[in-house]
Amino acid sequence: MVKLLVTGGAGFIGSNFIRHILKEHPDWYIVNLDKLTYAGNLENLKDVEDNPCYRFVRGDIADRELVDRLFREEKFDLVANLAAESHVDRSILDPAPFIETNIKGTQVLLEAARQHGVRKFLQVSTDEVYGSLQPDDPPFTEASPIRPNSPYSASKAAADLFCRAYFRTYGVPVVITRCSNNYGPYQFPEKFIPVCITNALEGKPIPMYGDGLNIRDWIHVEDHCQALDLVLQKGRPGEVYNIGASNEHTNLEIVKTILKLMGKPESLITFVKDRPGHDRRYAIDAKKIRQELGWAPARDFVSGLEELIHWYTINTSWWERVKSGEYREYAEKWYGSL
Ligand code: NAD
Ligand code: TDX
Repeated sequence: MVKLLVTGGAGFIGSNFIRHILKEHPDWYIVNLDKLTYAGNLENLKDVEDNPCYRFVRGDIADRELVDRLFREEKFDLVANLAAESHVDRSILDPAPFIETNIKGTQVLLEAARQHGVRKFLQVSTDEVYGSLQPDDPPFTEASPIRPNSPYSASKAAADLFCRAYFRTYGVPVVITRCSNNYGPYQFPEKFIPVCITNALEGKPIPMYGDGLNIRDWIHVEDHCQALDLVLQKGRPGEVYNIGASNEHTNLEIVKTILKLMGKPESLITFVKDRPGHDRRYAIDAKKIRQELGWAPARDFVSGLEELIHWYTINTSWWERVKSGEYREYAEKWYGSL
């Protein structure tokens, strides 16, 4: 039996990834280590909590003793590190937790992998470590320079460099993936697409940073999870794999598409001051994972958005609860600062 440690499994991508693995590999055993920060929510995994192949452990990846004990107890074959502070705007308000979780937490996990031995350590990183592109630049490849611009992306870049060092120095079999912007069910409603959908459902203004012409490259979370599964099994240690669906849109295009699909007026779009250090454009060249591992995204963007709008429409209690909690205080502070 393959034993897999997933960190951050109660978050957006982590919960989708656990569901994917349990479905695709019914003979694997998963331990989900999650601190349950504001972004962690066990409701995201309600349908799998009784699965005998699944165990939840509440804890911090930066807690050396706990992590060491867990590795000793469980003897993991594979590790997928998805635990992170993940929101750029929060990193602008306060970078400190990003250093603690994203950098120190990753180093604690790498050290445990070094001490106890694993077959593969997957570090789930982001295209944001490459910095920002101009409109005519070619997309990021795995050889693009690392030029992070936000405290969030700086912390993810630092973690990637620790991964590289643990591979080169100690031979820990680390593989890094760098994916573009995800959308899909269970995404915390601080991120752009859930902000658009849930504010539109509530009839509230949708804050648009700057001129709304910043570009992101969108991928459905299930396509990302399929890629992570492949890399975990077949990715070569020491390598980086970009993941992206070549689906670039300006933020204005996204919000207009969503409002049209929902039958809501464009007058909800409200221009606000720009995010400081706002990256202009991300775009991913995913040739390597396509050619080497045979991965290809399967989801169509507009039908994916339609499905997602339906998901938020029928899961109002999920996002209303999330939005009425800690998020409210954060949103007042952040949007009030713009
Ligand atoms: P998320 O914020 O929805 O979830 C993060 C999870 O990590 C939460 O469950 C939280 O409780 C947990 N966590 C935070 N600190 C922890 C700690 N110290 N110890 C244990 N658990 C902790 O994030 P997400 O959007 O699902 O992102 C998952 C990963 O994917 C992150 O590493 C992120 O950098 C990366 N990524 C995200 C995107 C995206 O578009 N969302 C794109 C590329 C890469
Ligand atoms: O209210 C908003 N208004 C707005 O115009 C919000 C929340 C965002 N935006 C803009 C900023 C970005 O140009 O929308 C775009 C997307 O914003 P986010 O959802 O915050 O994503 P981004 O900053 O691109 O980072 C995301 O992609 C890479 C994830 O949050 C990261 O975890 C991931 O690594």
